[in-house]
Amino acid sequence: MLIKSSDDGFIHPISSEITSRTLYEGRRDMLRLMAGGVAGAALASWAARDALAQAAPFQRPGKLAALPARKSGVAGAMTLEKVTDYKDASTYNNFYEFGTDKSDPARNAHTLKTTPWTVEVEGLVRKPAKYALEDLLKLSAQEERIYRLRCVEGWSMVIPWVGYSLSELIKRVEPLGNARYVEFVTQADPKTMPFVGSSVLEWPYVEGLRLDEAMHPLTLLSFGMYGEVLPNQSGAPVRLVVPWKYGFKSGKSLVKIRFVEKEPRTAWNKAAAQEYGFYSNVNPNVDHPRWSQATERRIGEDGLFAKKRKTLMFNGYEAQVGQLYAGMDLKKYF
Ligand SMILES: Nc1nc2c(c(=O)[nH]1)N[C@H]1C(S)=C(S)[C@@H](COP(=O)(O)O)O[C@H]1N2
Ligand SMILES: [Mo]
Repeated sequence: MLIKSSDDGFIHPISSEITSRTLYEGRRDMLRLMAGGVAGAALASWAARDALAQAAPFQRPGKLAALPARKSGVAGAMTLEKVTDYKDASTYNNFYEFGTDKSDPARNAHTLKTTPWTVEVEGLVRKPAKYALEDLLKLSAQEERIYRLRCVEGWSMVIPWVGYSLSELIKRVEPLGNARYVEFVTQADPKTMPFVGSSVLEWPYVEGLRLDEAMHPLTLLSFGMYGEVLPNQSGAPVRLVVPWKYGFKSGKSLVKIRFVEKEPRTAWNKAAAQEYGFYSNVNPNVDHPRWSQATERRIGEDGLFAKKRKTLMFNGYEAQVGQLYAGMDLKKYF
């Protein structure tokens, strides 16, 4: 069986986040992707990425609107690790609304229409509100935070994000006593997002956090990266970044933030509950059922002989967030 590990470059499945269930059911999109064989698809994907990087139709720093920010004072928010090149961060993406290949979002997301944009805050709050993006941008001071982002597939990046703590917004809307979870609903417009309607996932892409996770100062509502507004492929005009969880918890192109009582079902959890739990905290000790999570490949260090890095508990944010999970069995609540 070729599909045995996630992200070592040789036996990479088309995308390891595509579920075994989806593969098993042999849906048509998948079959088409599979036509060249798994190894062929992996090679094609790398070739496509390299070709794209060289042809460079991506947006370079300086081409997008500047989004000035002060350096963050939030504990743990400014890793000193080497920042990933903008080119890599903006051409190696997961954004399934624009295709399942890492190079698809940079190629296809130009069709996303980010103005006008509204984010609705609703559900169990005293002050539900619809925020125009311009107002949301001004709600609190923009900060730069340099976070690691680790994908469940086994790659990671270090990105200077711009935004502010989601808690700033949450405090304004005043959650009610029975609000225990927050559901994040992202844009699902088949006219501008070519893969919405494909059977890979249920649309819209939905994610969720427990209220205390959403209130944690490291949970970032992000509008930009590298000192500029977000490029479309990175989740423009507003996304979440939850640095201690696997990348898929960080929903892109948010349109609704809903306060609820019960743990929400999320896109990846609906697709394969046994593979993607609600918590999805980065945890080197809990393997994905189809591959280990003990190590990771840092994008930019991905030569054939580059050493893998050891994955850190909570992606290295244990000092800041470990308390949120005191007493919980993290094998059960994965
Ligand atoms: N709406 C939406 N948000 C999404 C995704 C997606 O497919 N759709 N992919 C997730 C996954 S799997 C990861 S790893 C991160 C990747 O962010 P990046 O592509 O900007 O690095 O976005 C997350 N947010
Ligand atoms: Mo991911």
